[in-house]
Amino acid sequence: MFKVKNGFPENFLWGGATAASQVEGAYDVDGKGLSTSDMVPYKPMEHSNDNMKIEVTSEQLKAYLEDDSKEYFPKRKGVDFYHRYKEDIALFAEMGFKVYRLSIAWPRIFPNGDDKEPNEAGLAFYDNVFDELEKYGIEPFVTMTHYEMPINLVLKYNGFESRQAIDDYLRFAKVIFKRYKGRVKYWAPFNELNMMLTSPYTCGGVISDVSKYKDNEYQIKYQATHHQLIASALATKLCREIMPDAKIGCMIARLETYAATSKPEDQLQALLDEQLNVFYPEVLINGKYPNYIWRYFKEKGINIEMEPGDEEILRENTGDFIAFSYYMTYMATANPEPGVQVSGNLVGTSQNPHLELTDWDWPIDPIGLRITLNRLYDRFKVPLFIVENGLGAHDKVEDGKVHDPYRIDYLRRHIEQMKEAIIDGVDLIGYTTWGCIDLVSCGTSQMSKRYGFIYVDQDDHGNGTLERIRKDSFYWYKKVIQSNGEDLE
Ligand code: BGP
Repeated sequence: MFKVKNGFPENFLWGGATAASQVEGAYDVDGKGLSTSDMVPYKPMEHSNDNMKIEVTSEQLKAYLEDDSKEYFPKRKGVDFYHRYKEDIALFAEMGFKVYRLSIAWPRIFPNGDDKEPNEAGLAFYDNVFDELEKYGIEPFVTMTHYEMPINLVLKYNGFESRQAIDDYLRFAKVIFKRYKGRVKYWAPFNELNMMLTSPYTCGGVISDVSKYKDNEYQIKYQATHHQLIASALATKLCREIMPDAKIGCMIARLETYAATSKPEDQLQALLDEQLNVFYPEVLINGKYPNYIWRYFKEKGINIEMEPGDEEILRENTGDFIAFSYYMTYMATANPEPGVQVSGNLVGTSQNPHLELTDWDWPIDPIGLRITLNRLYDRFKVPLFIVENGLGAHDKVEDGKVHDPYRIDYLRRHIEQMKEAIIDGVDLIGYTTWGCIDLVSCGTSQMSKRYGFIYVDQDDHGNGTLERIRKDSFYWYKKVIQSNGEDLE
């Protein structure tokens, strides 16, 4: 019989998360090739009316490659985790991390994406990182690629728009599975697959203006999506063949959406938005394209090019869990003039008057996390893992200290709701806060948008000593982990 839990299970995986392209730096060291992230210049954005798109055009890419652009590319520098990983992991261990979510930089392993042999220096780097994690008993959670495709594959065949990307990705997958077998238990094939719909360049290395489908942006996004879905399913198959004990699941950006009013038209819009959001786990966990998507495809003129056998691949290789990022909730309205807009995680929304906003105008909604956990679990009935959540804020160093009560308050309120969801019966297995050490923002390439428990002395232009400083939230999170989520004061 089901027993109601009192709180976090004993083996709950507390920790933090980063991505290679936002922390490592060393973008051209030890044979690493250029990635899509290395080609995103500094573009500060803080408020709702800022243009949040991080698309790169073919002309821009050409200029960046020829170094003609006079731009600064913060992700190339990261926070130098590549050379400081020992110090950083020691700090994670000091907080008591049980798990650390990191990603492997694909072009560190295959610099051009299509090289005959992998780059040994790149593979050795992650061996060293895993050695260090093992030393402290920290479990790695690996996102196989987090927004950084080898740029050569973009130039060669426009990234995941092409089916060829699946083969190159799987070669990379096979190499890392074989190499890190027995060392990594939790895997996710891609980061935030559904972000293809807002940023095909970031998510799939797709440049829209050279796409063969350039007259229909929906076709571009869903064709590239189909290729990533097949690549995910085949990576899942490969993972199970090579490491039957490992767990592999999908990772999505959770865009929990409320109807703006009780008007049936708004409720319907919320339903339709939700259908598009859960389309990705529908395919990757339930194993098939859901019925509702075909009408949408027809209305948008989308005609997915599939190969015989694709449906079977999707049906037979579904994921073990859903990992997701959660930062905020969204609003759905059928009104063509939706009112005041606020910004958000790669996609904006209309403002919910009941929610406060962060320094970057992202709505803060801890109860939305409980709602989302229940909704996902009711629908998919697989374990859930929150692999990103946190507050991007301006921090100040005063007398060598960083007082960040706002971050503690944000995290405390979200953790309280996670506990409620567990009592509701949700199978939540872990929580890795985003940017556990300050890093370069994905959306804005700013350093000043800080999420960490650990402050990094570097400004938006790459100036600073890179010294690491423990913030007040560092000591707070340590207590949270020590008490298994009971001591949130
Ligand atoms: C997610 C990405 C992360 C990330 C986070 C916060 O979409 O997976 O890479 O950085 O959002 O976004 P930002 O860095 O733009 O604040």
